[in-house]
Amino acid sequence: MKRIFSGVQPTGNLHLGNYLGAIRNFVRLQDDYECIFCVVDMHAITVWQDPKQLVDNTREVAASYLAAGVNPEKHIIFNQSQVSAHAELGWVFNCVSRIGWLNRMTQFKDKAGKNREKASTGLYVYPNLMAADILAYKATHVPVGEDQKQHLELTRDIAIKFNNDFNVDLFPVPEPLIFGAATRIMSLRDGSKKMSKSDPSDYSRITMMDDADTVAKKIKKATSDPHLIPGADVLDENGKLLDDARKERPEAFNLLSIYAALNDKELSDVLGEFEGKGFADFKKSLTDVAVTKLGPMGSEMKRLMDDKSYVDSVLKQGADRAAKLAEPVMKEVFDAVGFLRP
Ligand code: AQP
Repeated sequence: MKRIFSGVQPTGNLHLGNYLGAIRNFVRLQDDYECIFCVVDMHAITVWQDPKQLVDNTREVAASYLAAGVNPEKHIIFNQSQVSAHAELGWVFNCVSRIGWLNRMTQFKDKAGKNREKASTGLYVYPNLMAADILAYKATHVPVGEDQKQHLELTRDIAIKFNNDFNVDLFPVPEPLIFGAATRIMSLRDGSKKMSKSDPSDYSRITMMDDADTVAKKIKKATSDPHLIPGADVLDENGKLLDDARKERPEAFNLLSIYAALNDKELSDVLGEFEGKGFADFKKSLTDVAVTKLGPMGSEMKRLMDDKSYVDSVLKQGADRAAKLAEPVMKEVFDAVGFLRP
C-alpha cells in the first residue's frame, strides 16, 4: 500500500492555515493510504521553545489530529523524538546532503531573517531531518503545502544521491501530494504574509481552539477593503484567481478563499454567491461557517488535552509502531554505509 508521512511542529497556536493546509487533508487521506502522522518536536526546537510549553504543544498537535478525525487504531500518531531513527538517519543525511543544496532553501532565509549568523545550525539542516522523517519509513507520498515543496525536492535529491553513493536501491523517491486551492491561508492582518503560529499578533490568525466570540471578533477586525465583492471576471478560464486581482486586494481574496475552503466550494461559487455585496455581510457568513466547522473540533481538542493519559498513550503506542517500521530500514542504511553493529 502507498505510505504517507506528514507532520506538524508543536510550536503552539495551531491555526486555520494548519487545519486547512494540512490536518484536514490528513483525515481525507486515511482511506487510501497507510498514514504516519508525526508531531515533529525535534523540528520545533530549531528555534527556542520553552520546555514545559513544548510538552503541552506536543499534546495540542496530537489532540488536533484526533479531534479532526484521524483514526489512531488504523494509522500512526506519534511524536518524533520518541523514535531514534529520525536523529540517526538525519545525521547520515547531513553527510549526504550538500551545503549548496541547503543554501538554496528559501524557508531558512525567511526564518533566519537578517541575523543569519545567530540562527541555530538545526534550523539550517532542518530539511535533512525532514528527509529522514520521510525516508526512515520509505514513505512513497508526502502531502505538501506550497511552502514545503522545495524541502520535498531536497528529500528526493537526498534519496537519489544516497542510492547512487552507496550503489543501492534502498530509498523510494517520494511523490508530492498537492491539494487544490486555498492551501495557503494568509494573515488576517496582512494579506502578504502567511497565517503563522509565530506571528506576534493574535488577530493575525484564527486558532483551532478559539471560541465562537473570539472567532467573531477576529473576523470582524480582519483587514478587508471598502470595495464590493467582485464577480467571476477576476478568475482565469480554469477558475484560478488572476495574479493582478490578488495583488490588488490580497486581504479580500484571502477571506473569500477561507470561506471557499471551509465550505468545500470553488472560489467561483463564492463570488457568485456574494458578488456586489460588501464585506460586512460577507464577514457574518464567514463567521458562521468558521464557528460551525471549528467549534466542535476545538471543544474536542480541549477535552483531549485535559485527558493527558489518553493522548500520551496514543503517542506511545504510535511511537512503538513507528519504531518497528523504521528498524529494518535503519538496518539496511547502516549496512549500506558500513556501520559495524556486532
Ligand atoms: N498559512 C498556512 N496556510 C496553509 N497551510 C499552512 N501550514 C502552515 N501555515 C499554513 C501548513 O501546516 C503544516 C504544519 O506546519 P508546521 O507547523 O510544520 O510549520 P510551518 O509551516 O512553519 O507553520 P507555521 O504555522 O507558519 O508555524 P511557525 O510560525 O512556527 O513557522 C504544513 O503542512 C504547512 O504547509
